[in-house]
Order: sequence, then C-alpha cells, then structure tokens
Amino acid sequence: MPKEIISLEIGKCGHEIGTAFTNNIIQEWAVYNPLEIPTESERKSNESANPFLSDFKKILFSSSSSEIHQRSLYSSIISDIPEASHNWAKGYLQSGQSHGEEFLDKITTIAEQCESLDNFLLIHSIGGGLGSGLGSFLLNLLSDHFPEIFRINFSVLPENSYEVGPYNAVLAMKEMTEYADCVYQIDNQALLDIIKKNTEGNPEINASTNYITMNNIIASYLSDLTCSIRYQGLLGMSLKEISSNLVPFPNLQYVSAAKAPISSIINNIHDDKSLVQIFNEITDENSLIKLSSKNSVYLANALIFRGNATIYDIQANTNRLKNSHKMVGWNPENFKLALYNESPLHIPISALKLSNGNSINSYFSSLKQRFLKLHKKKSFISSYTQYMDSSLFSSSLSSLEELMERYTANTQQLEEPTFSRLKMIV
Ligand SMILES: Nc1nc2c(ncn2[C@@H]2O[C@H](COP(=O)(O)OP(=O)(O)OP(=O)(O)O)[C@@H](O)[C@H]2O)c(=O)[nH]1
Ligand SMILES: [Mg+2]
Repeated sequence: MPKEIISLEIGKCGHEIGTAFTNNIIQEWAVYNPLEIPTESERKSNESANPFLSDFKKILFSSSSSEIHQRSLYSSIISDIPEASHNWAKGYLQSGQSHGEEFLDKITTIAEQCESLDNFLLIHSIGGGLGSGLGSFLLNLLSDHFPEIFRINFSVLPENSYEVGPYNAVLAMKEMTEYADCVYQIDNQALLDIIKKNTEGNPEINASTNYITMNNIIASYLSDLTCSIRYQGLLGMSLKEISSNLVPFPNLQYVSAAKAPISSIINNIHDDKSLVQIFNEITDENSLIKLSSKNSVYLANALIFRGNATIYDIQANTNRLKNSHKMVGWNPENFKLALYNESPLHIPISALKLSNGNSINSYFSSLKQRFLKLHKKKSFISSYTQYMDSSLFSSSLSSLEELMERYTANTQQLEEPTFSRLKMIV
C-alpha cells in the first residue's frame, strides 16, 4: 500500500507555500490528536516523533539560507543554490544542471528511507527563475531516475504584474506537459481578485498581507489534497489515486480547482454555510485559475468533501453538481468523491472541486497572448539566450498550442482517444 509523499519545495514561493501548508496541517492535527503533537525540541532530537510527517518528507531547494522557516521539519535542506534571477534558463542550467548529482544523491537518500513511496510532489511558482527552471530540471531528473514513481506538480502561475512570468511559465509548462503525471495549477492573479472581492471593507487586509492570505488559501487546498496521509476517511483516496483518476490520458494533465467556503479563510472567520451554499460556490466562476466556463466539457472531476454531513445529503448535492457538468462522451461517470469527517480548522464543512477539462484553454490562451506580447518586442530575450538556445521559446510556445489543441480535440469527440490510457485506479 503506497503511503509516503516526498515534497520538493523549490524557490521562494515553494518554500513559503510549503511552510504555510505544514503549519496548517500541524495545527489541524493538534485539534484532532491533541496528545500526539511533538514539541520543536522533540522533533529535533527524534525524527520519528513526527506523527504524520514521517509519511510526509520535505526537501527544500533554496538560494538563501537566511530565510528558512522551521528547519526541523525538513528531511533535507539544500540552501546554497545560485540565484536564478527570475530566469527559467538560468534556473535550469546554472542552478539545476550544474548541481544535478548532488540533488540526485539527496533525493535518493530520502527515497530509500520510504517503505512505499506514493509520489513526488513538486511545490513551486513557475513565474520565478528557480521555481520554474530548477523545478523543470528536477522534474526531468525524477523522470529519468524514478520513472515508476508518480510525479505531481503543484504550480503557482504568475500574476499579471510579474513581467517575465509568461516566459518562465510557458518554458516550464513544456517540461511539465512532457514529464509530469499530473499538474495542479493555481493562479496568483485569480487569488488576488478573489481576495479583493471578499475583503472590501476589511481594513486588516491590504497589499502587504496578500501573500499571507494567498498562501493560507493554497495551504488549505494542499491540506485537502493530502488528507489521506492523515485521516482514514469514509471514502479515502490517496493523492496518487485522485491524480490518476483526474488524468485519464497522459499529456492532458492540467487540473484546476474551486474551493468553498473561501471567505472564511480570507477573513479568518468561522463559517457555517449550509451544504447547498457550499456546493453552489464550487463553480468555474470561483476557480483558483481564471477560467471561462462557456461550453466547458470535462474529462474528469473529483470532489473532496470534509466535515460532518449525512452521506445521503452529500451524495444528493454531488449528483446535482455532477448534472451541471457536461462530461466527455467516452467518460461520462468520471466524477470521484472523497469523504473525510475531519473538517479544516474553523470550518465545519468544506469542499474542493478538482476539474480537468477544456475550460483550462481560456487560461492558456491568455498566457499565450502575454507571452507573445513580450516576445514580439524581444523583451528580455538576451538574458535567456545567454543560457539557452532561442529556438526553445518557439518550441515551448508550440508545445502550449499543441496542448490546447489536444484539449479541444479530446473534449469534442465522442470516441475514446486512441493513445494509451494511464492506469486507472478505482
Ligand atoms: N502565492 C504566492 N506567490 C508567491 C510567493 N512568493 C513569490 N510568489 C510569486 O512567485 C513568482 C516569483 O517566484 P519566486 O518563488 O519568488 O522566485 P524563485 O523561484 O525563488 O526564483 P528567483 O528568485 O527568480 O531565483 C511571482 O509570481 C510571485 O508573485 C508567495 O509566498 N505566495
Ligand atoms: Mg528567489
């Protein structure tokens, strides 16, 4: 029975999110298991004192040792990596390739400590240099050396104001399309807009608290995704099971999410929305990536429900939700449900809807436009071509265009695609 997750936190954003996520699950665990939480010094002296963290191994890849939070929670820290200066190519080559052997040694040592490794989880932004470039390099490395182990990316997309973001994101996505088994994407711009909408009139939320609030939302998303390493569940599903169900075919592996209730996470307040209200909130309009839900067709969906409600009510609401989604003709029933009694902190009931479908093309098309706008003006090109061949820009853009075409083609046809299916886990 696979169980351990090795999470690779890459770059500043990866580290901040990894920290917010670990804090979230430790606090939550303390509510349900008050006697089992070890102190910081117990953790330092005895690694196995981490009750669920023994199944959740963290490796940090950072270019600065001064800002590392909670050292004791990491199985390994690599903190002397050269800065990638917002540049995918520098991150891939200078921060990645030139340290490849050292990275492989560290990852292999941790992997050998696992009884039955479930997956690698790469947490990073694909806007910055290290997260996108080193992230791409590590994904390649894992694919070469651990081909049997599922590779899951949890990738933050750059907000509109992050100038070189579109270059780095498109270059990284070429690698993820090729080497990742599943990619959960979250869009900083969508988060900023959701926060703005939910905080009008709240004087405590301002630009400087945005990252904290954004990371709380992301942490809670990751916490839902990884419930199975902490709780039994009435209907439990491991991260690998959820991910392989969401990706019926390789190279169509981009998952978006909608979460409810979101205002309680943002405003840090107790929320007691009804089950119907919660289900009404998890639409594409509230997605954590900006999507247009017009004519959406889904290849697969999954719902992670947490909290106390009768199975009958959950099932009735799930059926209602399912009926509002147009599923692809050859996969009409792919709407998986995971159920956990343990709700998130301060929230009695919550739901996370995960979707893989053609509405992601609306985001990809806006990313392509942002990329082209930069590329046509030849902005920043020379800082990339110091490290890579310029043809990589056009091949990465082609990879994005082909991905969009695959999403369109495979959500239109009634027949099952002819390329080989990933092994489905029911
Ligand atoms: N949600 C969220 N986004 C962040 C955070 N920190 C940085 N980002 C975003 O990540 C992108 C920049 O990536 P970073 O992670 O800072 O960069 P890096 O990977 O360390 O790489 P370099 O600094 O370029 O070497 C931008 O889109 C930032 O807005 C964070 O704590 N939370
Ligand atoms: Mg950085």
